[in-house]
Amino acid sequence: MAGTSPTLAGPAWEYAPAPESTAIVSIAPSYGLFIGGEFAAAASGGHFSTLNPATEEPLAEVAQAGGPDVDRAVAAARAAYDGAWGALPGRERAKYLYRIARVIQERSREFAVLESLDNGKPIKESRDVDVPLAAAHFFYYAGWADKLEHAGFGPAPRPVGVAGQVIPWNFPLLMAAWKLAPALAAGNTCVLKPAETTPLTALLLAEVIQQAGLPPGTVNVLTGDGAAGQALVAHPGVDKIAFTGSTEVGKEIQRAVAGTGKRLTLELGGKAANVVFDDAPLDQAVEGIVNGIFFNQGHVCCAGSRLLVQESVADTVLDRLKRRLGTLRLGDPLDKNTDIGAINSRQQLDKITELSAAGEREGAERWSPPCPIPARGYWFPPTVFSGVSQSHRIAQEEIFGPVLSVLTFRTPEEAVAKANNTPYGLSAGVWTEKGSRIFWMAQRLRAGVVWANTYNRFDPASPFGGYRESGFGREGGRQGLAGYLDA
Ligand code: TAP
Repeated sequence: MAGTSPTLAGPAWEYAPAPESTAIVSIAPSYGLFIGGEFAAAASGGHFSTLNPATEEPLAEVAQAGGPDVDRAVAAARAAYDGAWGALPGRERAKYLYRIARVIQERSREFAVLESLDNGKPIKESRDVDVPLAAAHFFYYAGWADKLEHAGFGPAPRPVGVAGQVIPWNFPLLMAAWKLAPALAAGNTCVLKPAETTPLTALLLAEVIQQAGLPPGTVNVLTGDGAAGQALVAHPGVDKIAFTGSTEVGKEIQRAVAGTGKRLTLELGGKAANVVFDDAPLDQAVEGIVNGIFFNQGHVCCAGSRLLVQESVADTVLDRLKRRLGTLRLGDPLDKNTDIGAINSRQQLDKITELSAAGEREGAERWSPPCPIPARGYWFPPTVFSGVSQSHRIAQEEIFGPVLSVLTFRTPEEAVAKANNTPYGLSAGVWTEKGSRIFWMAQRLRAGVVWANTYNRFDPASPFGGYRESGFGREGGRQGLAGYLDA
């Protein structure tokens, strides 16, 4: 792990540190709420600190939105909907979305560094995945804004109105883009509530929205805790709620919205199976397993957290996987060599630690590569559990961390039965060289997305979402417009 890596040919060698400079980012000591096109303190004057999870040092003070702020933000969004934004034809809305996309590209390094500071994810991921995909979402939906009558929702679809959008901490900028881009393309106005531990890139995006000149109130950003999200969900002036987060909170929101006539989409948790058959290209599959569960420290709703490997190749796959994990580097998220960054919060670290301890207690075999852990910050080494049975908590519950549970199967039927033995249904992976088997599996796996011989691939044109306890509604693609349009 960090520091030295054994090579096949010779002695251990060192990576030179390659830290990304933070000079491009200027973090203000404190941030207000973004309401009606202006940044302003919360009515109560309340605020909280956002930390760098890699150092536990505070980055900034951020306003804590309360009920009166939600009232003001919803009123601003309504005024923009009834006024300047609502009056724009699609081709004019598209120009604003293109502008946002281009400014995100222009300021991409700033976004990437800020995201890694606030979230703890490796800079190579924020730089190469989060930020480019966020820009791509705005570009993609800009293209739909003047073509909504051809999107398959009737000849003259109308926006829903004011959208209240609540997002989690694992992809803070990207989730904001997933929410805002389709909503704005369809002509809605938005009130966005980022997660408490990762507000900074949403606030930078608010600045970009100001820079792009959107009519005041079209997008409002309310920072704060779960209570702020709850107040937004409950607000009678909101027409649609879009939520991404845990299944537990999703259920609470569904209860709160029931009977109100508000539209609702929920993108919730997952416990995906990544299924490796004995005819799969195994080295490629090992890369897919690593990407499936250790990308973004496993803080990924669609993470391939259950490896189902065919019994005849299980030992080979596990050996190669362990060898590969020995080359991953854990440490400073801003170092361009880092593969595994910090866990986003103490609370999440405690949850991962608790579930991993349960895995050991229940009899699974725990393994991690030798891995020095930095003295400060929140860290968890890449961890593999073998000998996992289906009843174990680590096979059933979403860990949302760098922890892989390995199970085996003998026949394709058994693989399907085990893969579907979960209350979730967000994603799955299949590794085999037989095209017919890929289709056979994809027809039977109860998951919103099935990747074949790859994993964690995202494209704004491709719809994403779940079944069962993973929620309902789709984000991305033409389908991602459905939640924001009335036919
Ligand atoms: P949650 O604890 O559910 O939080 C999500 C958001 O909801 C945060 O902004 C949170 O605010 C807010 N919130 C908390 N309680 C609320 C309430 N009662 N009413 C309204 N809003 C409330 O999830 P998380 O831990 O941040 O994120 C991890 C979860 O998100 C995982 O289960 C993961 O699978 C899921 N996720 C799903 C997807 C998709 S696309 N399906 C994508 C990413 C993540 P605070 O931050 O202040 O608590």
